[in-house]
Amino acid sequence: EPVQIAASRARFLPQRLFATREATFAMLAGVEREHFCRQAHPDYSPVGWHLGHIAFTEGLWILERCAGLPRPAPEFGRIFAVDALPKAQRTSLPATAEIYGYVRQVREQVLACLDREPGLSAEARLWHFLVQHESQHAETMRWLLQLLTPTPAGEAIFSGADTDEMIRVEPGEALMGSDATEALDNERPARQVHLEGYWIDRYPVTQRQFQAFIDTGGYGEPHFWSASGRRWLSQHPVHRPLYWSAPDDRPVMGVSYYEAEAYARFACKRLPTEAEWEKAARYDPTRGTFRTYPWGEVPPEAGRTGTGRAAVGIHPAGRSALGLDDLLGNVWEWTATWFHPYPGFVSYPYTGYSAAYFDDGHRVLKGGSWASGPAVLRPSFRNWYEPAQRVPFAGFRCARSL
Ligand code: AVJ
Ligand code: FE
Repeated sequence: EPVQIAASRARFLPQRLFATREATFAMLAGVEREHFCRQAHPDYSPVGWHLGHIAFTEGLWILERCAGLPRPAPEFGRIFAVDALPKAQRTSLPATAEIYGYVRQVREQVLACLDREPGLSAEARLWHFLVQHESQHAETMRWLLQLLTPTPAGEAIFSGADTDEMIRVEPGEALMGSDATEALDNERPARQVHLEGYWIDRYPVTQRQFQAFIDTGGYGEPHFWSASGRRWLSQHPVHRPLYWSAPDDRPVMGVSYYEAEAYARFACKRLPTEAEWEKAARYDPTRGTFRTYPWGEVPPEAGRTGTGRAAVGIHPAGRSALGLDDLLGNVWEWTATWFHPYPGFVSYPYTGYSAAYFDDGHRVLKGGSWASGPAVLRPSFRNWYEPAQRVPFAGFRCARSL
């Protein structure tokens, strides 16, 4: 029924907008003032700053740049603009209630713009950017709250998945990127590339598997590490992932690119390229076509992804046509690919979003974690971090050439 489809598409964006904000507020409910203002990690801003920054960014793009309205509460702009204050100075924040007042005020004005046609359809791409901007900051906040209030490791969780299993992908075309409205600048334009055949792990590497690397003395065995990995390790002498809990069937989380790379070499494998990861997630070998999501065209929903770090293989509804599990919504996955623009890249909505990081210093992560939220969970989405960063909710899976 075309009318219904059109109507559901029109509801899609507002639903994303509301659901994302609801999740942000739910996560922050009950956070004490002290935690709201504290820098949990020297490289990161306080949680309360992230909240204000989400609202500021929304106001900047929708109210100022799109609707031509004056900046709401300019004194807040001097705190929450990305270039306003050094991170260490973001700890003296307005009263919590005032920040929430600001967040609600901006959203109210923004929703008034959303009601006004043709504003919505013309600027749909910008709205999607903002939803995903919020999702990404919310994931950072989730991690910062975890640092402030560490959760106990809990019991080991097993699913009995055969984590040695690899899936064979024949040589052929791969689709990368997306031209959909919600696709961010760095995903565009979509294109096909040719790939040689490869094997790829059905599941992300688990803590149980990684335990074997630790037990072999992997952290002390130079042969497993690249030259830059060895340099990193000598400056950051670590002995296990950042979020080690138990050698169970949950994926490893909180590793740098170098640790992922070292494990892969230990396992006589390598990290997949971004193209290999994305093909494994999207290619339907029966039809010779590419999907938007591993399971098809339906956006992420409960049952296909998890709400916390899950033992691998327990969400078969999220499986790709090639048979890979846990591609979206468990942990981010490091790939071997440097973060570079696709041919034909055009910056949007500002150079600082992606283009500032096309510097041969960032590797691409794929997939999205349990803390990412549905708005960013898609195989074409590209995240990026420096290889030395022990990205809190990031693990990896391995590959091997045919
Ligand atoms: C793409 C997740 C690395 O959070 O630093 C948020 C996303 N850019 N505001 C980040 C982002 C501007 C970015 N990451
Ligand atoms: Fe931001």
